[in-house]
Amino acid sequence: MSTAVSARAAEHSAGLDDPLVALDDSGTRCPSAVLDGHLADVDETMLTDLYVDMAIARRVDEEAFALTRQGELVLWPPSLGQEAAQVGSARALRGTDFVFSSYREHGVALMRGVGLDELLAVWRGTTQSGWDPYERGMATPQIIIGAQTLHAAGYAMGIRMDGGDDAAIAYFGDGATSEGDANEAMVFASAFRAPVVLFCQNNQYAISEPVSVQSRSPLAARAIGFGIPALRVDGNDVLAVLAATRIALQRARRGGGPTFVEAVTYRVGPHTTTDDPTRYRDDEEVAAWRGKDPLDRLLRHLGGAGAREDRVREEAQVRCDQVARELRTAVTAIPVPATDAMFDHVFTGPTRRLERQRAEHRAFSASIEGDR
Ligand SMILES: Cc1ncc(C[n+]2csc(CCOP(=O)(O)OP(=O)(O)O)c2C)c(N)n1
Ligand SMILES: [Mg+2]
Repeated sequence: MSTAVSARAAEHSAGLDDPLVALDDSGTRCPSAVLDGHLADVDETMLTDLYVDMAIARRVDEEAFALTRQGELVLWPPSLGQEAAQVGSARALRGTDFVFSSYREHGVALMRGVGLDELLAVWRGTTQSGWDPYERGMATPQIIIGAQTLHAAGYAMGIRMDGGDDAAIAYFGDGATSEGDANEAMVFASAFRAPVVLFCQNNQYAISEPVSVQSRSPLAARAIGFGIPALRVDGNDVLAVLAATRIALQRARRGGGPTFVEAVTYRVGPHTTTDDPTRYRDDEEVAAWRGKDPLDRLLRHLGGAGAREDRVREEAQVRCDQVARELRTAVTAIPVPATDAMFDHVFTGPTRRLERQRAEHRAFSASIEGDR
């Protein structure tokens, strides 16, 4: 690849020094030469819908967190604080696009129509795969850090070979950008001009490892070296995220290849429900990021634009309470599978070794039956 490719990528990049913003921390609309052309259809109804979607994503997260403490779920990776990054980007997609996510994109899954029982079954430990990817246009969560970027790049190469105008989007974290997989995905996406959005939620930490230890330059800047244009946005600003994702998708659909979007955000909660973040970060840092809360910011913007903030909040509250009730009912209704069902879907059919393991497992279960 020639240096001209990187020069072109740099030319189409924005926000590398200061993340692009449409709504500042106080909810004031800031003009943006890059983003505004992609926000022309935003009206009060759409802003309210985005607020309600983010509020529901937050409530589902809160409820799931509480359910781990009640022993109803085994583990949960919280998405608190990342609602704008997830809802804003997912709302830019169309149904026939395809999402490849990590384990934290609950807000994205909800926007794709994933059912509450489907979302939670994996975290209840009753299934290895919660939903039908083709029904939802979204693969089930990837736990291997960064692997889904390769899946997305490959899927997008397929779209291009088929001559379609859909796109794939890979959601991954700041930590994933340090993995070989994410870098290989950028090589393939760029070389094959794959219609893929590489959507990095930089939530500042890979478990306890701060992003400053992982990279001396903004993560988005790395993409340019691969010949991929990069957009770096305020990830707690739902409008900036929506617009940036729209720009990336438009480029993909028009044959312009991949775009790297870095949404600069913050993981307000722990890495998972088994993590204690007070051991590696201080309260002031968390408080500073809470001041940039994506929901508060949008609500203030709605208020400034003439909407009744209390009415919007009330509408969201009613919907959230309903979702919370549905969620609790759905979780306890998830069927408990037979223990040896875990051997059923390892390969398309049984193998001798698997059958031997199944038999050993049955014998072991029977041997401890009396101890239960
Ligand atoms: C290949 C691989 N290495 C290590 C891990 C263990 N691990 C789980 S989450 C995580 C941190 C990932 O951080 P980041 O990509 O920033 O995503 P975040 O959890 O912040 O959303 C690590 C190292 C893993 N799951 N897969
Ligand atoms: Mg991270």
